[in-house]
Amino acid sequence: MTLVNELESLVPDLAKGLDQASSLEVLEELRIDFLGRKGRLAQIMGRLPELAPEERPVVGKTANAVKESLNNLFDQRKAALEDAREAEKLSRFDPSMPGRMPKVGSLHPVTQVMDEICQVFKGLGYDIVTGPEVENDYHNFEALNMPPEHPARDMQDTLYVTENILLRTHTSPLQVRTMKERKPPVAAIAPGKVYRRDSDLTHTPMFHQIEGFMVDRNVSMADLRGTLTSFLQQVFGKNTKVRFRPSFFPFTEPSAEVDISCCICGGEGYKDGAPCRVCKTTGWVEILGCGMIDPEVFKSVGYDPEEYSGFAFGLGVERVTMLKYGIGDLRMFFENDVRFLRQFA
Ligand code: 2NL
Repeated sequence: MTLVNELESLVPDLAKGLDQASSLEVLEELRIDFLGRKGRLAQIMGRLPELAPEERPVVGKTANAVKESLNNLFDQRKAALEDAREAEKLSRFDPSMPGRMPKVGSLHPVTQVMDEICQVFKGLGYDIVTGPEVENDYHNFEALNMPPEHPARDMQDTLYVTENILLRTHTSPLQVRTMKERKPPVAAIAPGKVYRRDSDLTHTPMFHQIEGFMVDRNVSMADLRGTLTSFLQQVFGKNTKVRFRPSFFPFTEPSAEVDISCCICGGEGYKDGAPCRVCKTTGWVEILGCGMIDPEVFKSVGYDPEEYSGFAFGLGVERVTMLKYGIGDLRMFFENDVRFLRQFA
């Protein structure tokens, strides 16, 4: 058998093999057998030196033609097998099946209440200010009428970074910064995270606070009362009753704590015949602290206490959120159990 015959017989041999090839994997084995570096075609070509020089061009030409035929046969069979594989996949795909719903997240209840409170004060003409959580002693204590050794500094256990640098224990330093930057009239609220060395059932080392203040000529306690009553009725409902009790803060004088009629039992003290677990039957819940800004604070920020007066207030957002939704356990806010969070979507 001549080399030309041998070469030409490769084509029907391959055609037969391809007919029986049932998968792309078998096809690849055949390709290596016929066209690989040590395959049948290569082996025949390796015998070319045995021929007389004048015979070689004829055999070479045949080899090229055979190689092209082999490649064509492979390509055709490969396309057919790939089509079959695709068709088989599609036959298992049911386009009438319902899709899987994507899971959509929602804002944390504390974030929602914080946003809501900010919106209410925006409506009352307040600016919203933000600033650093790592503060210095001056902005967190000194400027707020709490000099070193002031007993009020013990009221909150502070997380210190260095002797002079700390995690803010309230958002008041933001208000100090705002007053230093602006001239009255000024009204702003300062929402944000605050930190205290405190951790038990009802305290977390980080929580959220919103403080607000307003300063102008002739701002009075009546303005404070009207502003906070409007705010509380917008957040807790227009029938909410508001009462002020005398209190003390180092940065306000006079100072007051504010209670609202219990939003769970409507101020009745009992709900569905049982003692209300939110107000403990008193009908009232404490919601915030406030007062007229102390003249000492005005001196720190460069306002003339003879010319200006103002009020300030502060509230804990987790507490407001618990009262608003009747949540009994502070830990709910930090566990991030989706069964809890989903209820606020
Ligand atoms: C509370 C009480 C309060 C303030 C915060 C304040 C800030 C400046 C000046 C004067 Cl810069 N006062 N803030 C005043 C009274 C009460 O918060 O119980 N917060 C949770």
